Order: sequence, then structure tokens, then C-alpha cells
Amino acid sequence: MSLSELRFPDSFLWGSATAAIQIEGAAALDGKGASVWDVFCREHPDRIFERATPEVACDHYHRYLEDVESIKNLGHNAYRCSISWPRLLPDGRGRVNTQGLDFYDRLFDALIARGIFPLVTLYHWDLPEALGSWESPEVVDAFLEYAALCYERFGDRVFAWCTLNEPGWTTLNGYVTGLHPPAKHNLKAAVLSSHHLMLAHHGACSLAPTDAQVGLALNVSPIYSASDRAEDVAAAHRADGVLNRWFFDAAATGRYPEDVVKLYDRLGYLPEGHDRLCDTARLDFLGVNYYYPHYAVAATSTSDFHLNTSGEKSEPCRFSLADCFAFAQNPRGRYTDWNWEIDPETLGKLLVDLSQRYPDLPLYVTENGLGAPDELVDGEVDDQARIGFVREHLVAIYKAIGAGADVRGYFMWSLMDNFSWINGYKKRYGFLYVDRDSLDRTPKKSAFWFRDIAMSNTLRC
Ligand code: BGP
Repeated sequence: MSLSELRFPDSFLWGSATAAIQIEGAAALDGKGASVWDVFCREHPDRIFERATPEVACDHYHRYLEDVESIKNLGHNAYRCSISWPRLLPDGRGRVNTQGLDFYDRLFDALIARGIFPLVTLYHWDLPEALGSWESPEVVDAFLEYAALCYERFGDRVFAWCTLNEPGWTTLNGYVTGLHPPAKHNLKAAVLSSHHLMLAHHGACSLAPTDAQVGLALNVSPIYSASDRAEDVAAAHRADGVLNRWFFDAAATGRYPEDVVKLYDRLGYLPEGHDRLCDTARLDFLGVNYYYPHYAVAATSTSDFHLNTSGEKSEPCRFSLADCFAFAQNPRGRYTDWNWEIDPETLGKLLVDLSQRYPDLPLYVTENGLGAPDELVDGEVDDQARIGFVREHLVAIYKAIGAGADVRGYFMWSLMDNFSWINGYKKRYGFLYVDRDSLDRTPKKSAFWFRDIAMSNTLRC
């Protein structure tokens, strides 16, 4: 295999990913209801870096046409975005906001007219505030009404549906670390909410038209043991069960992994009906969101969580879940300014491993990217670090395809710099630099570099 010219499979999809609340803005315009993130940022401004809010974000709601033009000009043939549930259903269910429907009609029409396949996520964390939280089983019913509305209205233009984005990460931060809404520290509620999310996923898969493609995007980050010590190896297996297999097995087989069921049973966390999740699971593809692996060690007796939100290397990330597992830094690892490890080889291994476990399951890399404090200098953003990051990950994907993994597309996170949740706006991920005052977009060097790859279907390195 020559590493100088890597040609990807003919129908490979090249694109980028976004989420509604991170780019749209227009948070209370044209009939949109509030989401839990709108309210969280308003009520707890100090928990967000520089007290940022998603109120205006990138104003994509008004600039979508310019953004779709950019997607076209950058040579992409696909685009992953999400629909804002509270924009369509301001109360979570019932009354439909026709202005919301019209917005997504315009967006999807504009994409299709330019030959760009929309891969659409139904739920990327912006739960309608009116619904409360995923602890309530009624949210599952409301989600199915919302999914049915989306299939009916947009199904003729959507290439593939992702029911959920990263149910694991949103449960973890919503109910364990408490860093995201509803900002609780309640493990039993975490397990219950995760079960409701997976019920919602399966319900939405079975409702999807048979000729549609439906799957979900999971953050299946591999977990290594930090040492050969038996207690660290056991902690890594436990962490993999709780964070990865609980969601992956549930999605792929309709059953939760037995070792985690036993663990939750012992702790008194098992939700009623966990053994009746789904009889015949439908999963047409798996979206893999990959940023970094974890290194697990045996847990201490106290919990402690912290995410670097400043981009100062001296600010650590800490994760320790009492009596369960903790994460350590990799002493040999390379890290971003936000202390996320950079490890492309692990993505390759993950894709090969997933395709060996499920040989017929098509895979998309639905998110992968580098957060950096990019700067616009003399009209240009020279983001060589991002080019290096994406190149290394594409090489890993190429090798995984060569080893038999059925990977069908790559979506860089993100199309544009956006509202990076509790990191606010300093952490920039986009192909497009967004000026925070004017909101003008400027393509970074990485955008032009990636355009050549997407248009020739070939990575030259
Ligand atoms: C994923 C989310 C994305 C995105 C990305 C980067 O988990 O699906 O929405 O934000 O992570 O994370 P962050 O913005 O927190 O740096």
C-alpha cells in the first residue's frame, strides 16, 4: 500500500457536522420554544466559559444559504446537521411551529439542489424545556411523535437519519458529572434516563420508513487499562461496559450487556423493563464520533469531575467515579490545548474492531476534529495543526477500510466555529472561521486542503 496517494471507495461521503443549537441562534425567534440548554445557560452563566450562550451562536438560521453555498464550494458531497426539536414543537409535543418546518424545508432543499446529501440527527441534546428531562417515560412518547413528524415532512430529502447523538456523553454529563443540564449527580437517574434514550432510539428506528436508513451516533471511545495491574484492567472493562457497551450493545442487539446489568442490579439502579428494550433491533448504520481514547485506573472512594474549558494546558481534565473507575492521562500521549488526547491509531483499531463484531454494519465517522484557539491574521487562518490532525485520522480510516472495515464517510467536526457547550466560543473546530462580532465566515487553510481530498476522493500525503 502506497502512503502517497490514498484513494477512498467511490461512493465515500465527505462532509462536516454541526448541531442545531451550536450554530442556529434565533433561540426565541419565529415561534421556537426554549430548550434545556437555553435555560441552563441563562440560569447558570458561571458554568459556561466566558458566560457564553447559544442565543445567537453563528446565526445560521438567517445565514443558512451562505453556509450551504460554502459547503458546496468546499467540495463536500454530504452534510450532517440536526433538527431543533423545540423549533418544530415549542412545547415538546402537540402544537407544531410551521415556521420551524419551513426553515428545515429551505435548508434541505438548498442542500439537495446542490447535490449534498443531508444526514440528519433528530436529537443532539436540545431537549424542549417543556418536557423536563429524560427521567420521564413521557419524553419517549413525545420523541416518537417528533420523529414521525420529521420522517413525514423531510423523509423525501434526508439521506440518512441519526436518532440520537451520543446518548452516553449526554447521560454522563447530565447525571454523573453534572456539567450539562439537568446538572444532577444521581446515578440511578442516569441509568433510567439512558434506558429512556435507548427506548426512544429503538422506537424511532421501528417507525422509520423501510426505505430510509436509520442509525445513531455513538461516542464509542476505546478504553485502555492504564497498567497491567488486575484492578486497573477490571476498571477499564467496567468503564467500557458503562460508557460504551451499555449503549452500543443496546443499539445493535436490543439487549444490555450482562455484566453491566449485574452491576446495576447490585447497586439498585436497574430500571423496570430493562429486559424488554427491543425484540428485533434495527440498525442500518452506526455513526462513530471519535475524539480520544481513555486510560482507566481503579477508582478511589470519592468522585471528582472537571473538564478543561479554558484551553490553558495547565487546567487539567479529571474524572473519577467513586468505587467504579477513574481516568488517567497517558504519559506518552499528545494532547490538545484542552487536554484531549490525540490518538488516530485508536480510531483505526476501533473501526476494525466494530466491523469484526458486526460485519454487516456500515460505519460512518460522524464526528472527529480538533478544538483550537484559531486566529484570523491578515484575512487568513493558518490551521496547520488541524490539517495534521485530520490527515492522520484519514490515514487511520483508510487503513481500517483496507483491513475490512465498511466505512462509508467522514464528517469533520465542524463546518464552522460554534457554541462549544460549556467551553463557549474560544474552542474553535470549524472549517469556517466565525468572527464573533460580525459573524462573518472565513474558510481556514484546512477547508481548502480538505476540498482537494473531497473532490478527488484521494488523500495525498
Ligand atoms: C461531541 C458533540 C459535539 C461537539 C464535540 C466537541 O461530543 O457531539 O456537539 O461539541 O463533541 O466537543 P466540545 O464542543 O465539548 O469540545
